[in-house]
Amino acid sequence: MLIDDITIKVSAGRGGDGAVAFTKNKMSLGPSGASGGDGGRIYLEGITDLEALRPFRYKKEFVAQDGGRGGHRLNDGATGKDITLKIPVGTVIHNKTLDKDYEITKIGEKLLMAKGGHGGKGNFLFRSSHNTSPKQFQRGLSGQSYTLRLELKLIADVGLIGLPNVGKSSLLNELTNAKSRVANYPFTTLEPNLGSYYELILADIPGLIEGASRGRGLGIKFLRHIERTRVLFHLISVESENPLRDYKAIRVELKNYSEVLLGKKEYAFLSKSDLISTAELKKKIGVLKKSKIAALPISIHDWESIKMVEKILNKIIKDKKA
Ligand SMILES: Nc1nc2c(ncn2[C@@H]2O[C@H](COP(=O)(O)OP(=O)(O)O)[C@@H](O)[C@H]2O)c(=O)[nH]1
Ligand SMILES: [Mg+2]
Repeated sequence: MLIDDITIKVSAGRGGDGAVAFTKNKMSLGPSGASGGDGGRIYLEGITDLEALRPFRYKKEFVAQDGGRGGHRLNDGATGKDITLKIPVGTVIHNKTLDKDYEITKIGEKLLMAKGGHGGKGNFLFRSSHNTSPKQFQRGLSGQSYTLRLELKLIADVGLIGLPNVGKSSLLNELTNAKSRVANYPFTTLEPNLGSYYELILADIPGLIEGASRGRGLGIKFLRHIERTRVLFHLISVESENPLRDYKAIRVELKNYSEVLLGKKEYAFLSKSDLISTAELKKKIGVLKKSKIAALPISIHDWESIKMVEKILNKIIKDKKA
């Protein structure tokens, strides 16, 4: 099961205490206690792995390292080591302590969630003309500590949809760095998968079948995720006896779930085009065309067709920037 809602506690490190020390060197007598180091910080960073929230089921508390104590001879304490927690892009972060929400929407985006406490000053910094041998120092301050609820609301630029077994996962793997599971039977993929194509995020949305919008199968859980995609790639397999029927079955599910999904920009593809003859392929394209569906033939075994899909993706990148 996809973990998409989990609460954790993060605490940044404490600052190190300042030191009180004096040099014994006759040439330079005086205070030399150094300052403590700052406490380590807690960051959150966006990655494409949708399963990234899973480890938080087992470990829910994260404490960054404290800053080191100030040393003698002006050796400041070491800065505490930071912790960076990786979470899937599209995760909304609810800071329950502050009642504030944040969101990570880009791969590699890093948010500072909890600041480490400042290190305290050592006695060297308290010296003055009135007090040449101060014994004062400061203690390090506590780091910030928060309770965070992490809620995954998948966002992808492109959602790959279609009936089971049409080649969604294969296409995702072909176009991106994803390693979505592929096999020749329906429901191999039970969770959405993400991959990145340059700055675009592509999502493989599994489980769409007739009745998905009414809760049949797992599809309804994923329809929610399609809501936040920009463009849909709708795959129809050439293996189908009736591609038009397949196409419409999915459109009905989108519509039943929300009209918003129907209104999204959609590209239709006749997938696995290598499996039938050119004549048969033309016939199937023709049938779809009659219903005003301009389906483009693709195959993961046809390099030219993959190039064509990449061209479409490049255009989506351009539009996104505009
Ligand atoms: N011949 C051929 N087989 C394909 C192509 N794309 C996918 N397949 C095969 O079709 C089956 C289902 O593919 P998969 O990507 O798991 O489909 P999904 O259920 O839509 O994700 C697998 O056996 C794939 O190897 C293609 O372009 N040509
Ligand atoms: Mg799949």
